[in-house]
Amino acid sequence: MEKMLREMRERVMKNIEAAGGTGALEQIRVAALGKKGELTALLRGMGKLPPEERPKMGQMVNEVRAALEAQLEAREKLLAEREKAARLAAEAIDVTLPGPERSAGSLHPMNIALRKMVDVFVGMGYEVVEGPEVEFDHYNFELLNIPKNHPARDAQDTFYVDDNIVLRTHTSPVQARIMTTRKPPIRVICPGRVYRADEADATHSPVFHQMEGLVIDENITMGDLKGTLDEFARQMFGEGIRTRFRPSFFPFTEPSAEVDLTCANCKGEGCRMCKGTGWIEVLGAGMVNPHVLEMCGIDPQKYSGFAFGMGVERMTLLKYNIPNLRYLYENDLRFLTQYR
Ligand code: 2NL
Repeated sequence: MEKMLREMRERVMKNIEAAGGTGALEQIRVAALGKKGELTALLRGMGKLPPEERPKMGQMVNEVRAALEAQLEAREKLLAEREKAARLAAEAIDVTLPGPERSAGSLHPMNIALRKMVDVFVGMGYEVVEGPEVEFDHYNFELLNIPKNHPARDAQDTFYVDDNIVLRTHTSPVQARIMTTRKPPIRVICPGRVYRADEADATHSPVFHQMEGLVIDENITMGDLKGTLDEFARQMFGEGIRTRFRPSFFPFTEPSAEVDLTCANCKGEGCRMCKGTGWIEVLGAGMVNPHVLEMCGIDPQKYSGFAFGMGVERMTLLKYNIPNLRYLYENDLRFLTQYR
């Protein structure tokens, strides 16, 4: 029995040393020292020994148990440390690596163009003013010298909310409000959404955007208007750009002008974009009609002013050479994210 015990101790010690993981080590422990293990079986075999040999044998079994337990514990500690190190190595995260890239998004080309338009006028000392999109007939038409029965009021062009209220057809009512509430000098631009009952096509939409400007002070002349729009055109489209004023008519300005720019595409040579003329019509302008000044409570004997209006969509199409309004409205990100 002593020999069996020695042989077992030897063999289990070797197995402990050879165990590659804590799982295998636990199996060895159960097989050797567990309740149904080898050592327990040996201990039971002691019953067959002569009584005088039993104490010595019991002591030997206890020594073997203690030795194996100590060895198991030492090996367990080593293997557990190794396994922990391996786990940590596998879980390691390099916190200095760049994270997943997040799209910052991009501005809509209309907003890029509008920001540029606003920047140019802010640089010349203008203030940005906004107003309601649902507007009284009084500000949208009456104060702008567009009387009842004027064709511009036609229900075919204007969205009527009721007899006195419309969706504004231009941003002029914002300026009319300014004139009725402030004293000159006035120097404002009014960007915003406007509404016309148009059929949608390549150049029309029932909802679109305008930016108008208004300057009122003593001794404001057509020369001031021309210098202002020249400077705007150059900053917006480039130094080589020239303007051309053609006589026109608006109820709210007198005299009135359509303003053309030299075609940026062909530098005035004549091409398809400008239909061979070398010029592109971009905005309307004029000297504020004295009757409008008077209706808004500004003395036309003392003050004069100019005003202009332009389409934000049209400016955007021109600036980026985009052929159709649909590109601006269809929200195809492959198109929209090209612009900076
Ligand atoms: C165009 C033409 C224009 C104005 C807008 C204006 C406003 C007031 C008084 C006088 Cl309160 N005028 N605005 C003047 C001339 C032309 O717009 O083609 N817009 C897209």
